[in-house]
Amino acid sequence: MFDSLSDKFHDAFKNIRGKGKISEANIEETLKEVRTALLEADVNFKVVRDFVAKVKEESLGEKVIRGVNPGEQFVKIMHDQLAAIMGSEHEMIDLKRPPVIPMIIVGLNGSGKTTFTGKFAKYLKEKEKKDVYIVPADNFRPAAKDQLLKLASQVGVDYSDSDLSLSPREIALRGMQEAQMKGKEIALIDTAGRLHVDQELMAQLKDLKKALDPMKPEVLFVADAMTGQEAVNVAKTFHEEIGLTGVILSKMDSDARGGAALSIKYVTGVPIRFISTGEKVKDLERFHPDRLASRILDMGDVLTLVEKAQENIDEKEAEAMMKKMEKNKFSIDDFYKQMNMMSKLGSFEGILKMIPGMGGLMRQIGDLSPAEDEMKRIKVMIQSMTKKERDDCDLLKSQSRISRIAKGSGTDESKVRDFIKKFEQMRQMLGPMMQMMKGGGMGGFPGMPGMPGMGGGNPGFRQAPGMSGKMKKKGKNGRSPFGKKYF
Ligand SMILES: Nc1nc2c(ncn2[C@@H]2O[C@H](COP(=O)(O)OP(=O)(O)O)[C@@H](O)[C@H]2O)c(=O)[nH]1
Ligand SMILES: [Mg+2]
Repeated sequence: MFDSLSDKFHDAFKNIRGKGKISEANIEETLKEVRTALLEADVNFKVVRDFVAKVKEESLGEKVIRGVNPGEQFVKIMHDQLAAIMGSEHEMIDLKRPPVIPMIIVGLNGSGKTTFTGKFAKYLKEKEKKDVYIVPADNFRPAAKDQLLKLASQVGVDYSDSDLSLSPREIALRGMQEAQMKGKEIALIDTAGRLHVDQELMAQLKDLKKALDPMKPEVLFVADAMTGQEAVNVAKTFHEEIGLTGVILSKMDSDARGGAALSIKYVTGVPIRFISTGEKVKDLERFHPDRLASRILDMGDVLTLVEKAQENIDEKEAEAMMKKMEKNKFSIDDFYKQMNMMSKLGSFEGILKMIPGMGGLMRQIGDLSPAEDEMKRIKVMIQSMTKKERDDCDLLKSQSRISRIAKGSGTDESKVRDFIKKFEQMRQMLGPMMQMMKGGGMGGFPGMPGMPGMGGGNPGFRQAPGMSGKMKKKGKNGRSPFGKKYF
């Protein structure tokens, strides 16, 4: 997310890092670069102007000059101001009011409305335990209803079989009636878009919103983060015309530069509620301005990582594996399970970026997809092994087994041998390492499941996934998103 902006900030901070004192001169120099970086990221110029002024004011304040480490304090000021322009804290939609709550999803064509509707239905059902009803009200694009109903079935949410010959207003009103009769709590109404702001569309949406006004609808605008300031302008028009209650930033996984995320709340006053980070229905995160500010500044986002881990990793299983590692009983089958747990957290890149300081390192390493491909190849290899072989890798000394596995997984025998050798080496290392950890020698976490040896020593990482109960107690400040590096 926002790699180029992160890089430029990092370069800009070189002027200040390591300096004994922040002076007006080195602040000016740094802020000039910060300003350019923000403008190049397509951030609204008024936002840039106010942001830079605020950072300057804070940096030159007395507090900082007396500070121990000015460079790090400057990063902290940047962090807080970045978070502030994006809205400071996560603002959740009010879900506590009486049902049925209508939520109208609006935005331009292709911005991600329908995808978001599916994701949000899943989120509301699973995380908020709400009974959701989906109402397809896009009668502009013929395939839109099918697309949405497929998503509805995929996430297991009930839907209305809307009559698309009616007006969006009529469709929505009927949908709300059905939702009431069926005792639903929330109705998600997916509307049509256009390529650009269009008077006919605005009139239809206004009409729809007006009809639902007595039910106090949420109006959620889906903004394609890749379109930068254009998304901000469109949001502004939608807000002036129909009144928005929230913004969703979509396609945050793609190479969006940051302009939309950093300007939209400041320019429109409408809070960003969620970010969409992929094409799958699980790729939805609540929007936390402070966490995004941390990611932009390469401070990582350990809180989100921990949340993802808690959702996706079976703690009992992880603990059982740690015990096996200690006793040198870690099997290929355990390794396989670990790899699967890891992939539930996202791509290598996505995971590493959430760890403080890793963003910059990763940009030096470059492409991580070879590692990811290698992992996929290994998975296929393991899938070609029998349960017995997975549990006892001694069996894999047999030539006939190796050649069967190579054939089954479409790879060379040498690759299979190579994997078995590496697995055995890793297993031999794990036992002593776990013992050391228990003794507190390394003072940290041994690594994410499936990636032995990656962690160690990072304070922000102490409640990382897969950690055993014993270790958790040792961590002092596991919930600090920054670790000691910056503060
Ligand atoms: N990479 C990525 N693609 C997305 C995201 N959200 C939507 N898309 C894709 O964007 C395209 C348009 O999405 P759709 O929901 O149909 O947009 P709508 O016209 O506003 O309903 C589809 O190909 C989606 O798969 C996202 O968060 N990340
Ligand atoms: Mg759509």
